[in-house]
Amino acid sequence: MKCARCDAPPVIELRARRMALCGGCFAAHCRDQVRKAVDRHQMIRPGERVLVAVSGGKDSLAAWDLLTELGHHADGMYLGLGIGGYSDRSAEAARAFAAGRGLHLIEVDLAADVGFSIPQAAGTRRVPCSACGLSKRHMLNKIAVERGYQVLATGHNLDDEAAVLFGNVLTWDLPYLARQQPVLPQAPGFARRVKPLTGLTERETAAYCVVRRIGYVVEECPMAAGNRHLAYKELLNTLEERSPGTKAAFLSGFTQRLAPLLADVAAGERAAVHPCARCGSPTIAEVCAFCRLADQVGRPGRRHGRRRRHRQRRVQPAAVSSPSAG
Ligand code: Q46
Ligand code: ZN
Repeated sequence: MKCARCDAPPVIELRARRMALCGGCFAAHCRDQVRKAVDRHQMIRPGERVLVAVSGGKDSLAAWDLLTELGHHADGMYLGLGIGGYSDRSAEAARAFAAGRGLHLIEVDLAADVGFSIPQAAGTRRVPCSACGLSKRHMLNKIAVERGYQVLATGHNLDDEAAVLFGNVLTWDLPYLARQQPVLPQAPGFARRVKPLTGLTERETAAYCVVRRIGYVVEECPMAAGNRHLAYKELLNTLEERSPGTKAAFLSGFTQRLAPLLADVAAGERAAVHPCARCGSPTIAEVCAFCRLADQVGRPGRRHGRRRRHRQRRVQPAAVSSPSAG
């Protein structure tokens, strides 16, 4: 077998694309995919400052590397979640990447800055990944807006997005479906949220890091156990194994055909956004979901709330969390 682009020995086979590529051509292929996504969805305009949400995992470091390689002004932000040694090693990987490339990394610590860590938030009625996703969305957007970044980029890959879509389809959750876009527009209080890696699979972002010699945290977050998106990923991988390209077709079919039909739902939610009475962050409730989470920390044992409470947590205008937007 030869590289489909240059005849060199291949390092990776891409079954869904029916080709194999050598290291150099594979890195170029990843850059092409990201460039196409950025251009097609107008993710980043000339001169805009980008803040990349960096977890220390393969996806976010690949996103930072790829955006920088494509010539964008991209800084990183690492949010310390306080998940023991896992957080320590993740921060180390983010710092090493930034230092090795002369890039600017902003570090924010949840416990130091807002008074609670994710393990502490796990005592509330939210499951850990839900509290974590909410905290990350809130803090990343807050820092991006405060520091003048127009764009907030995350490392969500094709597998993450297909799994979240699968979950939202199972429940036909229209507000979440309406928000599942590669780009959420810039608005008062919101940086533009972009997902430039949705054309690359998890396997591809890992291979990209190997080819580019990016050191990333391989271990899974110890709090990910039980996250239902992991089960959805397994299901989708089973389908992909039988029929390569299934995940990409599932996601692109939604993005191109169904998502535009939900534009009214998304616009309705955006129109209802106003500043949180407590912290000023955008929300469609009186007090934003993050402030309510902060209130709940320290009042454990209420995880099994009534349906009314479950509905209430949907009011934060953000997407469902996935356990591996690393
Ligand atoms: S860090 Fe947070 Fe993930 Fe850990 S607690 Fe869940 S969401 S799994 S990307
Ligand atoms: Zn608030």
